[in-house]
Amino acid sequence: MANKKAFITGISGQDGAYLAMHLLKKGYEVIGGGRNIQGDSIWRLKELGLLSQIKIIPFELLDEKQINNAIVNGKFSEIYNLAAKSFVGHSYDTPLATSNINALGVVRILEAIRKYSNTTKLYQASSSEMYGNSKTKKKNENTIFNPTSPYAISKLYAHWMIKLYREAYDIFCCSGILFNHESPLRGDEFVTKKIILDLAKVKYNIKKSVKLGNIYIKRDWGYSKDYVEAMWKILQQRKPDDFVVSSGKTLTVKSLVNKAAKYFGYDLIWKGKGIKEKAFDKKTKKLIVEIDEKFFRPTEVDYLYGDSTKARKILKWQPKTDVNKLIKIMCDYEIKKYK
Ligand code: G4F
Repeated sequence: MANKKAFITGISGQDGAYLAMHLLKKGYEVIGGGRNIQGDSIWRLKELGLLSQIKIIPFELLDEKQINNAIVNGKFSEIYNLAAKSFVGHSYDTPLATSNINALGVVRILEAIRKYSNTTKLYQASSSEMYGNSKTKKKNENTIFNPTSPYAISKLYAHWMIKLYREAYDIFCCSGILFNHESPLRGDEFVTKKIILDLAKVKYNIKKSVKLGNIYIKRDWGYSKDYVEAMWKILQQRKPDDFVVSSGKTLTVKSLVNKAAKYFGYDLIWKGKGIKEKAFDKKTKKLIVEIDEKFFRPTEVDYLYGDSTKARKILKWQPKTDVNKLIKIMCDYEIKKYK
């Protein structure tokens, strides 16, 4: 494995940090790209103790010249494009930036590879959001996409470009269609982290209640640390291809709240309907969860459930951490922090 050189865009994010750790263990030289590579933004790399083992360069998906220079000078064997505007909720407020970064940013990378470095392999972070409200129950690589947010549409554009560059120019580029994947390193605004972080704050009297939007949507949640292994495996195949990466279980936000609340010693009973619905602790009658309209999205993906049979068969990949174990890992992390 000596001399393999990987470039990870978005290295300071949850997946970037876990992937850097994974590749370092495999003996790669790891270079990371980031927009803001100082101070707080690199806390995940610090937390995993990786800073001294990687090199970070400024990298911006809007900047064609910077991308070309990085790819010409880097002579990377593999590029993992994890940089994106990744919060679906914000994409409604920033459709132009979302499209420019998530969609055109990928074409900038593909063009740089095609012109200057056509043996470099590229992994693109595609998303289960691209399925939107597709009618198919379990989604696989052949399911028809029906995106329902600026974020999902931008990711689908990039997804099709990856396929085009593979077929038209013989570039080794692949998409991993990842379903939701979480960890203690998740950003605070994503629902799993928000629930667990805010439950800790309620428990230790820093916050009055957990405020949420639509708690009846279903997601297929897995562990980011497991999923980065699939990203790497995707680029180790003989032929480039796209793969669904999912846990194969789906549950509502509400049941995730119920499960997480137990770790904080709460047994929730729910009362009321719609935006008046609230959850109280059965024993103490303390208010724990409220619904707040401001966390509803203009359009919603109601149900996501992945079928990762192809990844399990061809990549020999399977998740090691189910949703219950994941919740425990995330709760333990916050409890340790706040205690
Ligand atoms: O945690 P979320 O913000 O993740 P979402 O929108 O599913 O997207 C994540 O997973 C995708 C893969 O499928 C990635 F591509 C994407 O980049 C990101 O990582 O929200 C999950 C669900 C949504 O349906 C949302 O409406 O939870 C619902 N929800 C209910 N209350 C909430 C809240 N989401 C957030 N963030 N905050 C709430 O208060």
